[in-house]
Amino acid sequence: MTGATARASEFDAVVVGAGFAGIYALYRLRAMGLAVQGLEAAADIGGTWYWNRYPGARCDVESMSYSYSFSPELEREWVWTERYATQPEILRYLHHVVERFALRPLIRFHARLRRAHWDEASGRWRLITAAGEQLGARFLILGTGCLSHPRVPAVPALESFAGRIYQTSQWPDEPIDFTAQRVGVIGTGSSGIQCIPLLASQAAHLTVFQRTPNFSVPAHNAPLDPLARQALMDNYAPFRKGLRESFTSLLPEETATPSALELTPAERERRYEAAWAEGGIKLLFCISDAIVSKPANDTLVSFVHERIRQIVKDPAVAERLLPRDYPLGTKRLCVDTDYYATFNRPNVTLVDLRATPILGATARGLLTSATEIALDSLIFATGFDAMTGALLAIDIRGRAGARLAEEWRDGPRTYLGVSAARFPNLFMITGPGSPSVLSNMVISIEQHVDFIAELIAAMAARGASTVEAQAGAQEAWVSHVAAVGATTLFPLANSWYMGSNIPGKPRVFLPYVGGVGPYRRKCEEIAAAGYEGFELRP
Ligand code: NA7
Repeated sequence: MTGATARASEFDAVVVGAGFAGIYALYRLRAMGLAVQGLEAAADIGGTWYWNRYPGARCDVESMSYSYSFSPELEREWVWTERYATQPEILRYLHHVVERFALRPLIRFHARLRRAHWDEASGRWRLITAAGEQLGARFLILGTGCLSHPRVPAVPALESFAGRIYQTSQWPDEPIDFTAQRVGVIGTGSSGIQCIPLLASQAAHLTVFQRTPNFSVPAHNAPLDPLARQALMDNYAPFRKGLRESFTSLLPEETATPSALELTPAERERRYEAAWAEGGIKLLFCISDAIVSKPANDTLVSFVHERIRQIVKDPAVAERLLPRDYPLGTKRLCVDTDYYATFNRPNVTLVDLRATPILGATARGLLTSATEIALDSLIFATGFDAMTGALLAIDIRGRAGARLAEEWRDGPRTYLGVSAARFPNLFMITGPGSPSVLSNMVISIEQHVDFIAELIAAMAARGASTVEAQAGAQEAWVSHVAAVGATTLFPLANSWYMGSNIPGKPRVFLPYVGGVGPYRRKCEEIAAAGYEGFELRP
């Protein structure tokens, strides 16, 4: 490298990703005095909230819970406007954080990490980006996101389609006007369910291509009440503490929720009705056994079926929208605004792909086994290779050339979802085997980054140069994650939690469902015991 274009290439730590995880990791590691470099594939910061800018994109965790807690000043000065923040508002928040803490100069954009090989001789990671830039670092910290590796199914002859093609997870930066267009959406997960009502209100006609119906609950979104918001902002610390220590970290914990089966049908109905009226994911947590007891879950399923039948006027359409073959909550429960009611609009058609599958694209649109459907625009809302996709997209090799993709061939193997045996000084933020996608991501991200930072500090204190999971501790953790998962209903669904949305991906329950608070305590105990299960080498 020469003169003006020379950029430093050797660092104490490289942080990959500039979403919530990477941003906080940069902040925390820089504060420890480390020379730290961020790498971000996108043109700007934001991670999930950079890419997923489709109409209607919102967080399904309430805005007062979905923000950083590491800086009381930041907490005081940022004022959320709605119960559920929109993608633009969350992105503005992240920009504010990055500017406020002067983190931007630490981040290299358009820098997708392609290769990370551990060099035993120097005790450093050797990194290469897609553009061929080379870097070296003692620590490699992957904040690459749990839902960041998009998946678009192969539609035969898609290249022959003469209209426009969009993907919710790679949405263009400029507004798109669908007025007077015939629009098709493939996919009815959270992304589809959020954008469908808005597209329907704009397009001349919207065709929804549904393979599996999803359970969705009303958001009842609204502007935040200024007084209630201020009261909460004045008491952020205990509120945050409560969330961190709770089982889900998503909602303030109720002291004692009853088993659905202990309630009379009338009591259940009242409870479910109240949760539905309150809106959001409360419905899943208003009983104690929704996710562990099939008979209990069945009562929720019947309740939501009834609601869908009440909202959707055409009984045949309503029947097609009823999820029947998996328990509620075992595919991510969606939170919507007017999703089911959208199917009452005269300009919306629901195509059931189980009955009439897509055969392929034509110049005019999509051909199903029943008919050709003419479209001007086709939108894929088809999800992600969750939790492992972004990690395995990097060619990661650890000690003696051990390949992460090979080690994880039958499913991810981590210790606490943060470290992997044979991959020294490599840390995953909210990796597989941690609560991650079953939790409030910001809370889990802060916990992992703090854990990693404290571990790095402990290494310095002990004079250790490398740290990694011990193989035995890792195996025990992998078994524990699987055993806890097996006590739930999650394995009954074909979901991205199980890896089953990706052809050929091993069917393994990916997150840790033992509870956010209990997981945090476990991590604290491990740290207090001198990082039990980690191998620190001089
Ligand atoms: P999801 O939840 O994985 O949803 C993807 C949707 O796309 C789902 O309805 C899929 O049906 C459908 N899909 C996928 N492949 C196909 C094909 N080949 N044909 C038809 N339909 C298909 O992704 P989202 O982006 O909506 O949400 C992901 C998470 O991001 C969400 O949970 C939030 O946490 C944020 P399937 O169910 O597989 O039959």
